[in-house]
Amino acid sequence: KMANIAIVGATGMVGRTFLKVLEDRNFPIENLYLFSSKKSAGSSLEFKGKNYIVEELNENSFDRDIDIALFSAGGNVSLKYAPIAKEKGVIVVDNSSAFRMHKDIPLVVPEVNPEDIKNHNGIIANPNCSTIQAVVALKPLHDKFKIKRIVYSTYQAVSGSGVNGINDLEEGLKGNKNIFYPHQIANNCLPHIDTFLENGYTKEEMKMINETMKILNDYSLKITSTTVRVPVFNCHSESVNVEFEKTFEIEDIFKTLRNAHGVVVLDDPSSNEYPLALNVTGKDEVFVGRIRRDFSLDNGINMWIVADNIRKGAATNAVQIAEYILKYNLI
Ligand code: 11C
Repeated sequence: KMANIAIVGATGMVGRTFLKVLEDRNFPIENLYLFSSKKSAGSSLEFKGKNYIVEELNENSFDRDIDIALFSAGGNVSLKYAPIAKEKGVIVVDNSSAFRMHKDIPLVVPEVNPEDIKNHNGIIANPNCSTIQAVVALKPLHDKFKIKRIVYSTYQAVSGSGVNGINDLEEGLKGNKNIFYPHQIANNCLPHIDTFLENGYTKEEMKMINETMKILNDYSLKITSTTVRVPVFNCHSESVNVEFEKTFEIEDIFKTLRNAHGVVVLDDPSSNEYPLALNVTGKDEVFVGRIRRDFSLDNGINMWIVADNIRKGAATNAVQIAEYILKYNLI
């Protein structure tokens, strides 16, 4: 079955990556429509060797026969236009945080909770990048050993902030001042992603906590998080400490992760092998290494999880959701 696909925010970093991922995965597209803000409208983007003109998004954009719209143009655009698209029978896969925590909107990572896609009411939310890569590795472990508590510490790339983040790092490395981040990011680590909340956490930290519970459908999990922006262009890295209810041999953890869908285990200390941001760029899988027992607990482990935050953390995850929409015959 072929689908008519629209991309909202087509000229942005995630928007362009949607096109790449759709092409790489040979997604069956009949008609493709590209939308952007007024500023970028009129430009052209290539898909499978053909040029497409980007149109300005407006209230009539979804009057055409569109099956699935992939949105990545920020929360405000999603809040305004996703309901309009939905009203016209389009299934929206939304990359913003606007709808993620709504009770009747599924929040989906296809390796974890693909069945939730079937409960869509016209909108399916794509989780935050740092949450996606964590739960791909955690889900098979949760199924086998039952997670009690998670401690997330992240090392997040500047591409997570879009072009503004990339500019600040590029300029900072040349000795120029930052414009976007509150402090210089070059040669620095900022324990500050998104805005601060009254409880002392940042929004990014609370996203990781709340989204993990929703995707794993387990609100009894104890989770805490520290999210840090580091001077890396692409790929988020995460140190994840997990406490389980059940006992295990460390080999069981390796085996479970090696068999997990969408996970690649890279863990050979004798040859200095572990996942690295530089090597994971451009990949769709989640890479896990430094897997070892946490000797301070009865049933704990530490691991190091790296993924391409623009691909698996955004575009690839959304395209996988679209693939399931077709697989489940929802259009
Ligand atoms: C970052 N995780 O690295 C953020 C970017 O909720 O979709 C994605 C924000 C979101 O800055």
